[in-house]
Amino acid sequence: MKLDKNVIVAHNESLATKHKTKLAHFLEENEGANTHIQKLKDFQIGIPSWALGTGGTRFGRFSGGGEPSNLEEKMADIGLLHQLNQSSGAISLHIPWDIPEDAEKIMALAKSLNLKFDAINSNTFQDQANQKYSYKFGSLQNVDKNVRDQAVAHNIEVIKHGEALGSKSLTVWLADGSSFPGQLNFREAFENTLASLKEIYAALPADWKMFVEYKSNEPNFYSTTVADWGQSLLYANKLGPKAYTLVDLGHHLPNANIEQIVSLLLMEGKLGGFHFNDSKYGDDDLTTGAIKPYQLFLIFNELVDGMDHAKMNHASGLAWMIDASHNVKDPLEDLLQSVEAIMMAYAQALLVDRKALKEAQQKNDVSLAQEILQAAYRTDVRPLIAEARLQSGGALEPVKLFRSAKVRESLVAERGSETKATGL
Ligand SMILES: [Mn+2]
Repeated sequence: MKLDKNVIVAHNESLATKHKTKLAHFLEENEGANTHIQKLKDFQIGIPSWALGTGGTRFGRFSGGGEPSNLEEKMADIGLLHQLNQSSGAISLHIPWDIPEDAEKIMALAKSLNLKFDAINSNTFQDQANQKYSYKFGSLQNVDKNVRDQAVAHNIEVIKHGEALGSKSLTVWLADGSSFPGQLNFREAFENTLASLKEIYAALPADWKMFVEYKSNEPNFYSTTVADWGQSLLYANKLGPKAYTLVDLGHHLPNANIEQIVSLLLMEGKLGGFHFNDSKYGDDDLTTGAIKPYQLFLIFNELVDGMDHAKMNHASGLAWMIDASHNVKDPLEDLLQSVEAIMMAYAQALLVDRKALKEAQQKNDVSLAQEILQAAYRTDVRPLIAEARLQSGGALEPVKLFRSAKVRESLVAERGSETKATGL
């Protein structure tokens, strides 16, 4: 389904007076902040094709209704999100869960929904029905060359699917590792993985990037072959200029200083992309900003600082994507909340008085440095983000409109209450 434009217009009109008052007050308090509106309008966050349905945990899955059951329906759902917030204009595909059988048709659909294809994802963390060799003991690291060759061939096939859709990057996340001491020779696992990645890298089109995503643990619980940013950076440096590290917020050991990791990767020109989510314990894949919004702000503070220093365009310099799973919330409401949290952290980071912060740092004025950061963090930037959405044709309050327009009810009526998305 698509939302009638008039529904959005009527929603915005009903909230116009309240919005204007809040915005005027905000601009009075934050002089010059209207110059950030264009940056907010340009900033687009990729929605993963696996996050439109209920994910579940290893204990169970409690399905919602009206979930998309194929790629076309998933794209339609992202189109709905984008209509509401005008900040979700990209889709990150997963192969083989969402193989575009007819690329031209899929491209036309994307165009009609105003969507682009962000990084495309391979999958060697589970076996597929028609597969010759098993990934039970790893894929690119496997001791058996037949398994490694099969995993390399899959990644090259994924690149071809991506090329047909205008995607410009491949994300490789490996479940490879070991669950028990002695199971694996670390050095050989690294060398096998690097050799396999080199073969995939060689198949990248000239204008493509490869993102090497790391994760500390799970599904393996003793070692992971791309476990942290240091290991990812080792691979990326050895592979070449088209290889980058991808940071997934949920893939660190507890209390890791992610903002410092981001800063140094940017300094090295090796940060390629982001997977946003939030967590309290591990790779919880919760709504971005739901648990640690201050950390999200601190990360964006480093992103803005580092990208400005490197003269990178905020919107196009890195791949911005969500990687989340929804167990108890409506997936579309959850994604609207995640995008809103990301936009808030970005807007707050834009408000940081960088000149004053630099001066405070030079004087070792620790209290003042904290005052400056927290003044930005404690600013309610919602009127500014709402204004950016309004100017782009989105809704002033996306979740409110999602509910009042009865979007989920319409999707259930259209698709039924027992649907299940591919890959979930
Ligand atoms: Mn991820």
